[in-house]
Amino acid sequence: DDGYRLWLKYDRVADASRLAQYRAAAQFVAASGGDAVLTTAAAELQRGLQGLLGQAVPRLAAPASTKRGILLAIDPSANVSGSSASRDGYQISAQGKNLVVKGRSGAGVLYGVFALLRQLQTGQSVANLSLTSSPRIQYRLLNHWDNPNGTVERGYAGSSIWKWNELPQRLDPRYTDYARANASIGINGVAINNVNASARYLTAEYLDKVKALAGVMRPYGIRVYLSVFWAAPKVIGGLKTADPLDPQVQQWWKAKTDEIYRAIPDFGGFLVKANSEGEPGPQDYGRNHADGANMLATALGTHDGIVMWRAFVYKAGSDDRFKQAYEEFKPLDGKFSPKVLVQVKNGPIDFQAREPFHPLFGAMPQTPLVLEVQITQEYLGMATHLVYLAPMFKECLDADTQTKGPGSTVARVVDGSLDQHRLSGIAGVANIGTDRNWTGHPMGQANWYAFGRLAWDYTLPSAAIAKEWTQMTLTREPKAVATIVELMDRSRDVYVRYTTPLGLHHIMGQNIHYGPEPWLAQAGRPDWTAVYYHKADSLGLGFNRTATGSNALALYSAGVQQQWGNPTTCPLNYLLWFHHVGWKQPLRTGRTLWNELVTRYYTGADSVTWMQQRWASVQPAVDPALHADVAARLAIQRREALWWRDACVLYFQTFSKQPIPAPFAPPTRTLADVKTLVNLYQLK
Ligand code: BDP
Repeated sequence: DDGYRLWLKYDRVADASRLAQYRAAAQFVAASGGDAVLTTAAAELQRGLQGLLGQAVPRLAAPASTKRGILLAIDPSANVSGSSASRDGYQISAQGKNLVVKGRSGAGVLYGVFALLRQLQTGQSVANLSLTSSPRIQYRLLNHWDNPNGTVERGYAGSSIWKWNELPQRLDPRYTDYARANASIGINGVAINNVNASARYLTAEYLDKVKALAGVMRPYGIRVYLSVFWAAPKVIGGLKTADPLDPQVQQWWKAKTDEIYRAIPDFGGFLVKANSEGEPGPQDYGRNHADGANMLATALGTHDGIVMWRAFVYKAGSDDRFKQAYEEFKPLDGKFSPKVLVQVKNGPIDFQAREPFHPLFGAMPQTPLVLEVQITQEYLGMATHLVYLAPMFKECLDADTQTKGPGSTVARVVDGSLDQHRLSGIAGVANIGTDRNWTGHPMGQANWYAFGRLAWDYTLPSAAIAKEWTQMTLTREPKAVATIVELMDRSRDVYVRYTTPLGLHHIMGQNIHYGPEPWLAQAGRPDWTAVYYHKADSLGLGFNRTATGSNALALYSAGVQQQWGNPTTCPLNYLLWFHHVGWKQPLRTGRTLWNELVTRYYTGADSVTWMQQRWASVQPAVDPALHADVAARLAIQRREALWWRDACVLYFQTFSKQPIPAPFAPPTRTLADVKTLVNLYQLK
């Protein structure tokens, strides 16, 4: 199994009684009307049934009176669950001898079809089936950080899947499979290019290519978005300025937007990284983010598109990078036009293995906020370490901002229910590329899958998502499924333990963001070093962000401040995010900080051995090539977990001056030995 088919394998059902039930229930597919997405839904259902049932199932224009079958219908008043007014909801029910899949739109039917196929793929009964669902979040996007030259920023699964040199004439079949995979998990938008954007995408030549891609996505209910380079009016428009208040600039964007919509009538809109990490933006002209975003919203005019303006900014204005996005954006709450959403990363720094939720969640009630998470594992072991990310996404979604009392979760900020927003969105930075199995690490597919499932319904438990993915992708053998699900569900905590336990953050290898480099003290900016964040000294470890330190804690609601501000009530997972803790300070575990730190590094690294053993035990139930691939990656992961462990305990030991506590054996190598390893990886 080369992994190309992802979770849409549609292999024939092995259980004979289930197979008989499905065959009896699905003797035809009926769908009337020419809606393009409905047509996709019918074709996908036929394809799925053909594989799962091992026999072709005909499509009819109307139900056959003598047979049992599946009816697909668009019904704008379909009874989808939830109060959501979404057009994407679906209802599956038994009507007479038939099963009916209704959607409020073609896309709703398509999502219903994938839900029905999922029932079959996971071996559920379809007798008296009754399912209703609608997404909690309206805009569910993948963000590709793909460049025109085919490279992918922070991509670890080969090159970009978009072949710009071939477009628009040749449409790689992979585009369609990509669209199918996304639609199967409810993703309805893709921003196709890097947020560090090239202006080239807005040229007529490229728009022709983008139009061709949009044509592939459309029958799957997916809209295309573009990341824009702020200075495009200068670079490709020949203007002298990109000032958002300049009438010529405004006119340029208006004309460009109209041009895009002439080519792509369902174009989704713009994603913008401005005045961040050297990218140009409205501040270059003394304007602010709202001036910039609103200008683009005005250019969109009556077109049905949105602006997603990123809040990932950290101009060195204050003593703590943690606070900088908040300082720039919070004062702009209420100043954005109705077509603008502000896109905020899950945490305040940058996709670390564990971050507290971003303080902007709950702090901008007048602005719809898009949650941005990273599916590609930039700081989480790239395509080498097995880290299932659903628990991390959920940790953020479930976090309680307490800004409107208990229950003001990030999820409710994002889905718009807390502040009654009409628009809501979530974005995941894609982890896919041209590798045959799409994600490099075979288990990375689960992170793409889980992102889509949580974007649709963030209340789904991570283990439930892991289970359905495993059943569809790896094996249906119950014991193996349970083992794999347990391994997946614990993997992120394991990764945190051997890399950044207790709230350590940003101590990874410079630029590459791989491997440990806690000693990094010199970089392009102080907040790109490691010492800036861990603040190890002879007294202790951690960043004091309380009132006696940077006071970043003050950006959170009173309830959160109260819990996190006190080192004895602060969750241990966030401890060093907010407190400088003495090496000998006893923690609630009964160990001192130093002993707890060492314990976590050692047990974390040992847990990788546990993961290896668990994985070895499922060998008979999993495809041999795939099993061997994951086993080999786990072996590297074990080696690198020891690298992280030794680097960090030996380095922090130079400050703590404490021995490695029993029962752990001190590393057999020196700090100098370990320091040379990072150079190998960075090819210095
Ligand atoms: C960081 C990445 C960098 C991205 C940046 C961003 O290291 O490559 O350009 O985020 O999100 O995580 O803009």
